[in-house]
Amino acid sequence: MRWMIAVALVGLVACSKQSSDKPQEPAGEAAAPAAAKKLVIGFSQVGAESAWRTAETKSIRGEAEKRGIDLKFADAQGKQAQQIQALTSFIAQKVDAIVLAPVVETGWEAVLQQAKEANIPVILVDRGIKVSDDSLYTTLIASDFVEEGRMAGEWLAKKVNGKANIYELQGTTGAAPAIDRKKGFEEILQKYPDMKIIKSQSADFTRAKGKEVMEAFIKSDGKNIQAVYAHNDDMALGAIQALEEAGMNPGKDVTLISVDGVKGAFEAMVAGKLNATVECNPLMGPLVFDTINKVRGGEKVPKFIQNKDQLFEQTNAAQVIGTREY
Ligand code: GZL
Repeated sequence: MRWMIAVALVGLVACSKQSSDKPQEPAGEAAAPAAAKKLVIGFSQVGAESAWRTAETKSIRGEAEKRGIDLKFADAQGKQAQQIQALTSFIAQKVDAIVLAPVVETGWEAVLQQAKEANIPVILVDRGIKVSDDSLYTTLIASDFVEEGRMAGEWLAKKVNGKANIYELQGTTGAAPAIDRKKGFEEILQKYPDMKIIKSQSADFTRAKGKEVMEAFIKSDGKNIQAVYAHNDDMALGAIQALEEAGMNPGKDVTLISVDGVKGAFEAMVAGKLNATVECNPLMGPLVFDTINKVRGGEKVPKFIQNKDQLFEQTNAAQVIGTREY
């Protein structure tokens, strides 16, 4: 028993000896590890116009919360002036980085110049911009909308054997996805002279306007409508509603293809009312903050980080609907 006490005493002396080897901190002043400074990021979001947009917001806000990032979120209700106001405020707050989903392509030079002078990196998400000096933003994380338009065009050409009167529901006027999805689709149509866009109008990426514009198309052109190309699922779902209310048969008499790949589109495909959708993945949260970490760590990142897209149609919709995250 005595030997055990002796061993314990030797141990105690050894520990205290070791600790006495170290420079003694004055009692009570042991330096707590410096709390890592919380990252402060400004996020200017277009709005909440579609299910896709809501999914993107949820992904970015959710990831920021998971990472303990202080995310200043500003919803612009679709107005560029409100986005510019938000960016100006983020710059005044000296945020560590800005995430911008630009509602339209142009009109960003002045405010991005201020961010550059304040040495605040700007990460564009989901939509590109047109600027004379591309050093005004660090990178764009987005899908290739021209390719999405091509995928939609090629799929439709096969579906209608290269012949259809097409009615197009465009996204927000001036927005990169609206401009480029149209561009890619029309590029493919050049190969199919019997595939004609008879009417094309913006429905602003919303379901309500998609229904409204389709009602007008039906009123003027009725049975002449053989196919609909919608720049997003929300407008396609509005068009389906209008076609059904007019006693027409969306997905059968009228072929519909759209873009986004939101849950509602899969439900419509399973119900046989939508024929296909090109996925445009909105779940960018992890990639956005990984990219910001790289930039802050001094790593060079590519000017364009492309999200890969995939086309889904009725034949595989039922198999994958249960796996969809948005
Ligand atoms: C695409 C995104 C588009 C979606 C629409 O990256 O900007 O805006 O396709 C959304 O649903 O409104």
